[in-house]
Amino acid sequence: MKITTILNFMFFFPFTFADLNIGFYSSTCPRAEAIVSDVVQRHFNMDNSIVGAMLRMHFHDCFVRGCDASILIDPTSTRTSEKLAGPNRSVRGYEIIDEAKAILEKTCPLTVSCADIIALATRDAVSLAGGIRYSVPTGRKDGLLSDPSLVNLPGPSLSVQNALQFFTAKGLTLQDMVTLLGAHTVGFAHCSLFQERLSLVHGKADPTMDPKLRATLVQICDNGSKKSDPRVFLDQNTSFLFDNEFYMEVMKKRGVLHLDQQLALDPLTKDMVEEFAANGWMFQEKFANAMVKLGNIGVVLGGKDGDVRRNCRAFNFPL
Ligand code: HEM
Ligand SMILES: *[C@@H]1O[C@H](CO)[C@@H](O)[C@H](O)[C@H]1NC(C)=O
Ligand SMILES: *[C@@H]1O[C@H](CO)[C@@H](O)[C@H](O)[C@H]1NC(C)=O
Ligand SMILES: CC(=O)N[C@H]1CO[C@H](CO)[C@@H](O)[C@@H]1O
Repeated sequence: MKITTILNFMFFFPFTFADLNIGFYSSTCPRAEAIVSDVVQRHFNMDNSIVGAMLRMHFHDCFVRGCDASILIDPTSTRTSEKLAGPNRSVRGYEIIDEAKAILEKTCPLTVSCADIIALATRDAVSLAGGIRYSVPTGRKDGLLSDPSLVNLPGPSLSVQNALQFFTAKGLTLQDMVTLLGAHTVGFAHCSLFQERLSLVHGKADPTMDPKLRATLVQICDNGSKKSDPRVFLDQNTSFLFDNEFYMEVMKKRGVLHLDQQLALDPLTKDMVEEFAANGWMFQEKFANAMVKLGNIGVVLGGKDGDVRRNCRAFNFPL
């Protein structure tokens, strides 16, 4: 099964993508992919929610300047970083990247970029959760800039049409967007990001939400304490499986985020949602393809715009 999966994938998609290459490290650091995958496996064994963490980190990294690991830079006393921007605050899983990087620096110093580690770790996490195992083109360099004012990510209350503008600006299509949002088949959302749909204040609940789901979410979110902001599963049924259940849930009015629910209702995307709900294998193949496209956004291939960081959280030559 696994082998036919990989063969199928290579048959349908070109072996190289733009200027990245599958197996970029095969001579310079032959164990690179195995090292990343061991670290991811170890973390997954302790906490299978890391799948959501890796997917969201990869998305946020690629959607700001390009897949250049700018999201990993820690702020210093003299410089801010993307991590301080609002939407990025709840990105998690940085310790997984640090751990892989530490081993890679011992094995092959200054060779494997942090941007590639994020892309590889995301692939490994998806396959551990039952998703397709796809080949990841590598060869990205790490960027030299991390600026919170550049962070401009789509919000969960947008319409399909408005969310699409963020994707087309990055060269992705409507189908890529619907496919990539299938990543919401794993992971959590904080109540504050869909609170308006429950209308705990004004009393008028969102009619596009299944009342049973609303009751469940109200119980978790309206917990008497204004200070706490609990999290709920984005896919309320198979919350830890990387499958096509997300599409089935939104067809049953059981999407948690406004935008997720809109995918099943908007005439632009409704048919794709129905296709993915009906055909899990087709979703997985399209997802692999869309992830390769996501991972190719604005990559830095070398020159004066990037290098391989020694420590993913800091530039090699801080200004
Ligand atoms: C229009 C596009 C998107 C919007 C508006 C959106 C919105 C959100 C929001 C609001 C959350 C909850 C964050 C929190 O409460 O901490 C979330 C979580 C998540 N998103 Fe998205 N997202 C989008 C696209 C994507 C894409 C393209 C991917 C990956 C391919 C992705 C993967 C995830 C994952 C896995 C989580 C769960 C994170 C966790 O468990 O920590 N999202 N998203
Ligand atoms: C409710 O709030 C308390 C205190 O902030 C928190 O510890 C608890 O986990 C919350 N309960 C739920 C179900 O989220
Ligand atoms: C949950 O998902 C499984 C597998 O897709 C499905 O068979 C089942 O009907 C779903 N349950 C609910 C309550 O939607
Ligand atoms: C979930 C989360 O951390 N949300 C935060 C996103 O950023 C805004 C603006 O900085 C905060 O107010 C939210 O709490």
